[in-house]
Amino acid sequence: LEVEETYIMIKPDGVQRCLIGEIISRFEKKGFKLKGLKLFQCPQELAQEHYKDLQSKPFFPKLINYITSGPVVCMAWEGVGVVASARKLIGVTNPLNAEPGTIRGDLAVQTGRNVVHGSDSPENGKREIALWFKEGELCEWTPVLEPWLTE
Ligand code: DAT
Ligand code: MG
Repeated sequence: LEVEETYIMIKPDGVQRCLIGEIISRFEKKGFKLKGLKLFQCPQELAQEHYKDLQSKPFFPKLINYITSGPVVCMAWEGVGVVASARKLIGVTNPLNAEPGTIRGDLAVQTGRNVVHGSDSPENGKREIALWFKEGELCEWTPVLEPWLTE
């Protein structure tokens, strides 16, 4: 497994429901490295670009309304196998099928309010981080815990 980057986003329902700290904690405690973090009101065009693969779906307009309905928390996380690992922490798309212990399994009930996004491949991780963060918004740093998390 390689060092990868993933784009994680707390959706507007997660922000409104005061779950920011809870959700960030899960990634912090797992041992991934935070490289970027901001509260952000997403413009319509960015939401459409982010979800462009879904634009032919019947739920696309509702999805865009939802994502732009209030501020989101944008995060870039780095780590060995972080893309797949973050998807496991998040749980499957429909919270009713998401395992207890996952973010969606513990904190959400409907697909249309599933509180968090995670990139589905290392390529999309890079693409989405580039889409949501500007030059200078990401930090390169060495966490002191690194030798206690990786060999
Ligand atoms: P995920 O967010 O688990 O990667 P996805 O990429 O297939 O899932 O879809 C992106 C988002 O679109 C998802 O988090 C919620 C919404 N969505 C997906 N399938 C849906 C459906 N059948 N009905 C309503 N919303 C849906
Ligand atoms: Mg997806």
